[in-house]
Amino acid sequence: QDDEGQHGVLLETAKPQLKKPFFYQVVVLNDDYTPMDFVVEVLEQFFGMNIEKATQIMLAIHHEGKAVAGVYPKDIAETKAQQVIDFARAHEHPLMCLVEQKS
Ligand code: TYC
Repeated sequence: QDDEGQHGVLLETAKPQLKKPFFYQVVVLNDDYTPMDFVVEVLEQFFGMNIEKATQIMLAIHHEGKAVAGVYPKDIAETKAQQVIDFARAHEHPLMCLVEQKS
């Protein structure tokens, strides 16, 4: 038991920066103004969801403040996040999303 605990501490201190470096979550945030059907369209168009899944995720964002729309390598996650923001701005909606390293 002591050995296991010590082992865990050693692993954590030796390799903190090697924890899942490859995948990033695109997190979509709630706001008070973007129409629900626009968010559903975004989730379908940029994250390949069907209408049922897109509606479910949109409602999760609406009720909980945010949700993960997809998980990708860093460059793809950042490109998708920027595309969503650009698309929302082109339609004059304040929809925001961000990229988080998966923990
Ligand atoms: N809260 C918005 C509304 O009531 C809908 C919404 C859902 C906005 C999800 C953004 O990411 C979002 N019209």
